[in-house]
Amino acid sequence: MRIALVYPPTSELNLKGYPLGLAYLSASLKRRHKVDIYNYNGCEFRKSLSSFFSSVKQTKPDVVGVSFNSFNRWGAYKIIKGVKKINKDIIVVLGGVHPSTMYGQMFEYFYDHIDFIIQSDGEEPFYQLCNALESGKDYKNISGLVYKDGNKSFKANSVTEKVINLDDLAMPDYSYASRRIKDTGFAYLITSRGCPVNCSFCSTSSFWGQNIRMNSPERVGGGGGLC
Ligand code: B12
Ligand code: SF4
Repeated sequence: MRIALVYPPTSELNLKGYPLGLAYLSASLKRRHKVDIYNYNGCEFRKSLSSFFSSVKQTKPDVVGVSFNSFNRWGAYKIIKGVKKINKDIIVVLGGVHPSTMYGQMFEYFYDHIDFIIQSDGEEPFYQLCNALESGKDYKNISGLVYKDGNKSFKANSVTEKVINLDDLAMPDYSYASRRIKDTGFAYLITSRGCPVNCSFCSTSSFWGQNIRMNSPERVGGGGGLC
């Protein structure tokens, strides 16, 4: 399948960063699928949206995966509303902290515009979903999947399969950010997921789990590349 992964722009924060979630998802999906990445973090709002919609028209993806947090949700909403206007058969999947936590609201607002939401770690569930859609197999048991169940209702599977050992994940695919890495002279990496504390204002424990999973020192420092 051809999958477009997009990180929507925000009109409020102008960080020229690149989200690591896309790099991890891409590495996982590329085991079987073709992936195009569109990172609009720190890019001009309107231009980014029109550039994305032109690319969708041109490249005709089977699936659009929208990755967002609360601060770039307005850009995400524009994208969500636009994709099925281009082609109603494109499957729209949401993931990241905001839709994962607010999946009820997402289905309430965008029932006709979205197909699936994946909660928490996305690598394996998204890969399994794309494989199932491609081969016409059942997807209803995928861990953390939220899917439509007819007549404006939906079902949310519990997150039953987390990545226990982060070293098992494919090395993140930073290819989409190589230009920014060269220009800025630095690169991001992340070496753990979760937190044993549970501060009321923070989503980390509810999203990743109230425990901590870490990469090994060998994976972080010994890979000869970015972890
Ligand atoms: C690193 C980081 C930063 C870095 C960003 C560097 C970069 N690479 O761009 C810096 C320090 C710059 C930063 C800034 C900010 N951050 Co910050 N940041 C983080 C942090 C610690 C890790 C993010 C990360 O890289 N995760 C690793 C990747 C692999 O995970 P992921 O992106 O979530 O993706 C996974 C899943 O979500 C899922 N997934 C993601 N997208 C999709 C899409 C689909 C279709 C599917 C199926 C699945 C899926 O699969 C991925 C792989 O498992 C998180 C907290 C945390 N531990 O998660 C906060 C966090 C994301 N940040 C947060 C905030 C608020 C901000 C700021 C707004 C702070 C501020 N007021 O300025 C700014 C925003 C700047 C911006 N425009 O991006 C909040 C967001 C909360 C919310 N509800 O939106 C978080 C969650 C912290 C918190 N717990 O409150 N941040
Ligand atoms: S719950 Fe969030 S804010 Fe509190 S210690 Fe953990 S990561 Fe930090």
